[in-house]
Amino acid sequence: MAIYGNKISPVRTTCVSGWHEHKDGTTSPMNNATGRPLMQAVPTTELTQFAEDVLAGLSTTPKSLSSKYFYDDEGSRLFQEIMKLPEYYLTGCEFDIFSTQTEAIYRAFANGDGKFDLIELGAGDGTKTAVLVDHFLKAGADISYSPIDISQEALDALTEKFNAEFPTLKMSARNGDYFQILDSLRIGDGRRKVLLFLGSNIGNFSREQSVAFFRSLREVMSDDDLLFIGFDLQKDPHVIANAYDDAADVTAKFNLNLLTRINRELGGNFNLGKFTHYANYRPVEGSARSFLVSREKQTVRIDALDREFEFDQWEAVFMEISQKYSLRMIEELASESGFQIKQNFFDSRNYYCDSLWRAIR
Ligand code: AVJ
Repeated sequence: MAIYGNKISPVRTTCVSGWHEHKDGTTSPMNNATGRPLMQAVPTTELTQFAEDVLAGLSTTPKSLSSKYFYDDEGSRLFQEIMKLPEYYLTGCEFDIFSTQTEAIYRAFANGDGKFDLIELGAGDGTKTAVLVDHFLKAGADISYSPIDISQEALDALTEKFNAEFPTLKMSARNGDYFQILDSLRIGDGRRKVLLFLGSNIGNFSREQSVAFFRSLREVMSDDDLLFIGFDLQKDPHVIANAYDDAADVTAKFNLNLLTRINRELGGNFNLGKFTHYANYRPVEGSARSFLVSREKQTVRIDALDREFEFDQWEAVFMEISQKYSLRMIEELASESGFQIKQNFFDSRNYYCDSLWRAIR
């Protein structure tokens, strides 16, 4: 049972190795979903970092909350539901690319000898990657697969699935902060590494964050290694707007769930009925944004922060950015981060691009 201190520091003492305590005193790992964003704190500071970020976000104008906290158990479940929505085209596009261009992807990864190690950042349940792995193994490739995720629960499910489906595959699932893990992978064994960062997770990062992230990947990569990234492309603005404002209101629930998480983990008293989900897409910048808007003037208390927050009527809290890319933007990101595009793969509608990058020496 969480005990809410008056300040931020007491929260730290309630954090048991970063696992969230349930009301019955048991603990469970942070859950997440396939294709979740990855810029997470390391587990041991998760709760404190969460409290600090909520405090910072609600203390500034305009107010904001970070989308990286969407993925608790319920948030992960809701994201799985989002991926099945008719409006949410992204998952289907990447699946289309992986299922129809498997051989071309294999040739690009294999670089002649068919020997490489796949490392997936934020693997989630690995459903899409299984399509590739299946093909690579049937083609006689000498590969290993290392899914990395902050959620042990997701990794356990993935490992079970892959062990059953691919009994001969060399696998080493790793839980935790992937920058540390990447560092340990730096020790060159001479085998080519192919890093996977799929699902347009990069869309949650600002341009500056994206470049910083890719540069830090570049630093642990050898010259022969590759980076494969999923980018959602700019397209008919109506299609994009609908993807973040679905008819069944699952995306609204997904956003509002963060208020529930604050209520539960930080002793907040948000009344979800007093907020409404609003999403928009700006075609000039290529950015979809989502907000929770206060329906009335209200005060919300958060015990763990020992603070109350005022919301004006119709005041908006910025929740998430989902960037959509042009090919020029992808090229610029690559060159600014020390990479060169080796090959781009598109779905049949040109909605989405899986871009394969090679490090510039
Ligand atoms: C997991 C970051 C790719 O931005 O499209 C889905 C999350 N948010 N619907 C996205 C999300 C609202 C998703 N990513």
